[in-house]
Amino acid sequence: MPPLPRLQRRKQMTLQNYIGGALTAPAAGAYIDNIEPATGAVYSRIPDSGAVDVDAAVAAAAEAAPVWAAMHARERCDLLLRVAALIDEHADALALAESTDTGKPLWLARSLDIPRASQNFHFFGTAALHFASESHTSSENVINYTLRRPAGIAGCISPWNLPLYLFTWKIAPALATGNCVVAKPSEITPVTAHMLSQLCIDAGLPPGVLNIVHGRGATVGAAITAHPAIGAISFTGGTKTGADIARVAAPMFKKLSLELGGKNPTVVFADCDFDAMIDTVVRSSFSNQGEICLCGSRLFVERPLLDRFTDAFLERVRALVVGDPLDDATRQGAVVSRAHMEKVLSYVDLAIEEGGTVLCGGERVRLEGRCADGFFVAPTVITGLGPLCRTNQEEIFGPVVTIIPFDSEAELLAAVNSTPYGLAASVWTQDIARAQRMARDVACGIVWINCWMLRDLRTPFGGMKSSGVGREGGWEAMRFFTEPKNVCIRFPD
Ligand code: TXE
Repeated sequence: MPPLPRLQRRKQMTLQNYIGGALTAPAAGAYIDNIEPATGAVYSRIPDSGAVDVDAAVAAAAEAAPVWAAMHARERCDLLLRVAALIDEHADALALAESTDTGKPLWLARSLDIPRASQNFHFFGTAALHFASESHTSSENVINYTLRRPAGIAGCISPWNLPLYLFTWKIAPALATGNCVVAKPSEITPVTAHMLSQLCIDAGLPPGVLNIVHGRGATVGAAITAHPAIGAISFTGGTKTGADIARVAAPMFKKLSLELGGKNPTVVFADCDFDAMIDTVVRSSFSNQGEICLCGSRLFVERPLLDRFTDAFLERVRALVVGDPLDDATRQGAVVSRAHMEKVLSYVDLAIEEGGTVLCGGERVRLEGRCADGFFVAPTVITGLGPLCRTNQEEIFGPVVTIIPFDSEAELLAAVNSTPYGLAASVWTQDIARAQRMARDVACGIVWINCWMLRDLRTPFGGMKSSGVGREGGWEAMRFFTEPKNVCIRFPD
C-alpha cells in the first residue's frame, strides 16, 4: 500500500464562530471535543455556543440586512462567485478536512462534496441574475405584479453526512436572494464550515451577511429556531428533530423548509438492463457508507430475477474495501460517530431478532494501524424480512440494506409506500409504461428511472410525508427565501 498523505492540520485545532465578519470565541468560553471517526481520537475543539452567541449573530445579521437586501443582484452574484472560486482554490484542504471529520473516503470528498459546495455558490449566485417574478394583467388599466423581497434573516441548520455540500445548499440561495443568514453546521462535522468562514472573509463578504454559530442542536439549533427575528428556517436532518423544530416555529408562523429522513426503495424489475442496474444499485446502497438521505435501503427485486440479482450483488458488496478514508482503494470509510455505529449495529441485531438472515457484513470492522479504533461497519445485506417489520420501516442511515422479493406491481406498490417516509425512489425497468406508472404512484418527492442521484440543481428537491415539508433547489429555493407581495396598480382610464 502506498504511504498515506500526511494530514495538513494543526493538532487540536480550535474552531471559532463567525459573527459580524470576525472569527470569535463563544461567549461562555466552552468547547466540545471533535472526534475523528476513522481513528476514534479527539482532534479538534468546537465552540459550545449558546443563545447569547445566536443573539449576537442575529444582531450582526440585522445590521447588515438593509445594505445586503438593497445591493444589486450583480454585486451579490460577484461575491458568491468569489466564494466559489476560493472553495475551488482550497479544494484539497477542504476535502481532507471533510474526510477527516466524517470518515468518508477522501476521494469521495474530493469528487463529490467539495465540488458541489462550490457549484452551490456558483449556481445560486448566477440564479440571482435570472430570478424573475410574475405579472398578471387584469384589464386594460389594471396590472398586478409580484414583488419578491428577501424573507429577512434566515436560519440554516444542516447535518453531518454531507457537511459543506448541504450547508452551502442552504446558505447560497438565502444569500443570493438578499437575506442575511445565521447558520449552524452539525456539531459532529463542523470543520469545513469553519474553513468557509475564513473564505467568506477573504472573498470580502460584508460583515454580518453570513454568521456561523457552532454548537449543539439543543442549544444553538433551538435558539435559532426560536429567535423571533429569524423569519425563515431551512433544516436538513433527522425526522424527529424536524418535528421539534416545527413545534416551535409553526406557532411563530415562520417559513419552514424541512428535509428529513428517508427509507428509500430501489425497485428492480426482471426486464431491467441488468448490467447497467447492478453497479448503480451497489452505489445507491452504499455510497458514503449509506449515509446519504437518497441512498436506497430497501431493495425490491422481482422474483424471477431474485437469485441472479442476489448473487451478483453480494459478489460486488463483498468486494467493497472497508479501509482508511485516506487510502484511494477504500470504498467504505468510517461511519460518522461511535453512537451512530452502535445505532447501525443495533439494527442488525433487530433484523436478526425479526427473523432476518445476514447474507454479508453485519459487524464492526477492526482495521490495523492508525484506524484500529475507528468506527467501521461492514457493508451489510439482509434478507428474509417482510416490508412491515421495523428493520424495513425505520431509517438506519448506514451501510445496511435488505432484499425483498415481489411478484406483482400491486403488492410492490403497497410495500414501497408502506413506510412513513417518502423521499426518493429508484426504479429499474425497460418498460416505459410501467416506469411511468411507478413514477406516478410511488409516494416520493424524487423518482429516478434507470439511474440514481443524477442531480440537476434546477429540479425540486425534497420529500413527502415524514421526509419533510417544502422543496429545495432551483427556483423553489429562491422562492422559499423570498416573500411574495402582490402589487396591484390601476392606471387612469
Ligand atoms: O440528526 P439531527 P442526528 C437522520 C439519520 C440519523 C438521525 C439522527 O437517521 O441517524 O437523523 O441524526 C441540529 N433544534 N439523518 O441526530 O439531530 C443538529 O445540531 C434545532 C438524516 O445527527 O437531526 C444538526 O446541526 N436544531 C439526514 C442538525 O440539527 C437541532 C441527515 C441535524 O441533526 C436540534 C442527518 C433542535 N432541537 C441525519 N437538535 C438527512 N435527511 O440527510 C439537533 N439539531
